[in-house]
Amino acid sequence: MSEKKKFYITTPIYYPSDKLHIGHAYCTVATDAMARYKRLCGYDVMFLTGTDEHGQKIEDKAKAAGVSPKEYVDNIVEGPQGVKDLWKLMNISNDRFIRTTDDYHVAAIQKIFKKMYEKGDIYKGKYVGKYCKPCESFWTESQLVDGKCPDCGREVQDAEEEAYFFRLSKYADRVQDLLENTDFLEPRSRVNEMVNNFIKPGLEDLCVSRTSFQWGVPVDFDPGHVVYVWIDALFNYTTALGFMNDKYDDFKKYWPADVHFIGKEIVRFHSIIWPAMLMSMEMPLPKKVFGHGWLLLDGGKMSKSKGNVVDPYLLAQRYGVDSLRYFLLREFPFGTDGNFSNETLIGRINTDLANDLGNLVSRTTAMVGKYFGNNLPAGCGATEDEKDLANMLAQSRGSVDLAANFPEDDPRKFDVELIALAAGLRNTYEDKMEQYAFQDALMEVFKLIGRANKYIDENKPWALAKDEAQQDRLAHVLYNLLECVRISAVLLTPFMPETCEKIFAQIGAGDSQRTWESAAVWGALSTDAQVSKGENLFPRIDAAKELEELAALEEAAKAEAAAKAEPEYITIDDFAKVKFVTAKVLACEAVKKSKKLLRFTLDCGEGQTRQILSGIHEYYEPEDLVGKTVVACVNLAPRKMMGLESNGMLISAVKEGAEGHEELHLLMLDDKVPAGCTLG
Ligand code: ME8
Repeated sequence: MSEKKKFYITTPIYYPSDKLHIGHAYCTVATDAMARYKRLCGYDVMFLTGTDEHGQKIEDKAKAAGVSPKEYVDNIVEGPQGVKDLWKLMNISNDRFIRTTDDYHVAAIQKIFKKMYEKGDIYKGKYVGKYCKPCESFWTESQLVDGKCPDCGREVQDAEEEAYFFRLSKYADRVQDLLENTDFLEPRSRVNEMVNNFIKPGLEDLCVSRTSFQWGVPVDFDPGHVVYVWIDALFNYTTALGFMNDKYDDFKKYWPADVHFIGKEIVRFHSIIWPAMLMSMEMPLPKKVFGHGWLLLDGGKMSKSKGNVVDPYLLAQRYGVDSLRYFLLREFPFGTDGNFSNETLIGRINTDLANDLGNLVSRTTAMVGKYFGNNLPAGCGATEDEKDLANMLAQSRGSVDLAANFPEDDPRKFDVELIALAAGLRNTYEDKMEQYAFQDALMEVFKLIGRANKYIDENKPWALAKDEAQQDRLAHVLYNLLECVRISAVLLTPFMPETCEKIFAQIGAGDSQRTWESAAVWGALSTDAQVSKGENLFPRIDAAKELEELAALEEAAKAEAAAKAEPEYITIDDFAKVKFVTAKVLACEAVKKSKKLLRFTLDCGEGQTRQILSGIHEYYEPEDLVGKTVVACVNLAPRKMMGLESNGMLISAVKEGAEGHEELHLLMLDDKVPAGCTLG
């Protein structure tokens, strides 16, 4: 017996610095669909995912939470609604899960680091540059964009430390050749970006150790240094198979990986640094790196720190895991960015799943029940001619206008059209899947689903049912519909595994009728299959009501995120820019035609009076404020209100309510405090 072909596929390993969101689920669902598809095709698949648990960001977060870094990551990886829980919920079929804090991985990374050091590809030097803490990335001045991190656009810090370097420059030509002259990196548009932005300006050696924090894999021959988190992370793809460790023994079997699925912002690490390190280690390179796009929300990337994440738990609970999986891979082309919105999610579920697929299955099974008591009569299945036709089309990958051979009123022309589409489907689907074009593959399947729904209307089974002479025809029409449902369900299995199981049960498809081979065979379903109309697969969603509820939930989540948000610190220099002084109110009057504004004449100890307008008339009567000692910001740029110039701002204590200020108190000091004192 010939050995099964191998397929090794990976997701990025996720940072457990916060709970994961739907953007993270996107890549994992895509990888899962691909892994399931390859298993369906008969491959021996290894599907790896995991978590990337070291680095300064995690160390800082743990500190802020008052726990050890390991406790912190344990909770996010293994805890309730953690990473593992989420993958279980999303029905992710990974064969292995690596945590970079696993002992075997840590020991292997130490060996790998040492090997590159002994080879001379890692050497000791001094790092002077810029560091982006959230991205854990070091940058040179020339790589910054407007002085900020080129990946995330945030502020960077000066950094200088004794460090080890990897001779990335040595591999620049080989990496450029790999990118430009092979299909290593896809989509191809990402190749230019890598070559022009990173390789052509000159690849500098990469800083690969840190001394400024401890939470990482220690460099065992130089205490105080920890291995750069990206070396630690990238080699997970090999250590999880047993490379340089005894925990597993699959490295020979599965390496090199067939494809690494990753998000576009980490293409640089996977298409430049990763192959260069593998070259240094003299290891075979992965066959492909595919950089998918981002799910955007309001045009920006989802991120917990922006408070704009979409909770996969909430969506899966409301709409079902399979609907969510389907939506993610059907709505957006895999290689480009896509805007997530509740409207598109609900719209997609209602049109494709409830109207098209759900209806086809429920109408078909209901009619078999109603007209034939759930069992079609023997002999209603595919004719030899139909089987031959399907067979020929499945082999040829061509499209033929067969309907043209039948007279206008011959219903068999509908049959051949339907069969032709169904017979060719597996091939077109396969072509799309092999290019990771999930959206296109799904669209192909839904062409058949749409055609089958049309076939119902063309044949009007309810009319055939009334005519005794048309019973055979009726049974044949329903059989054809069941076959379309079956073939569609086989090909949808990688995307919606649970739903397809239910569909197979409803149409009475046995194991041999759920296989990849059977998807190219017309007439595989036996005519004595026990059909049973089951539960409604995709209940229609009341979009208006649902959107309102989701909006309310989002508001609540945003408010919660804002309350928990980390403060955005300013520097002492920023603070020193604002000049607060004490002031005596010499005069105060209402501004004509304004309900809110009061005009203050103030002594700020400047040798002349200062005029400031303040919108606090709802809270104070002007005469009550004369003689009071207040606080003013005096270096705010002057501005005009109701034609009068205001030179600064009076400081108030404000309690915000739902529709503005709930309470406001002008900050007043003891009258003993003289005018013109600075505050700070
Ligand atoms: O990058 N849309 O981890 P990570 C699509 N630890 N994909 C998104 C997304 C969004 N809105 N948000 C995040 C890391 N992702 C490293 C990987 S691999 C050796 C180390 C994707 O948790 C993102 O593009 O920050 C990335 O591919 C993945 O989630 C993990 O992101």
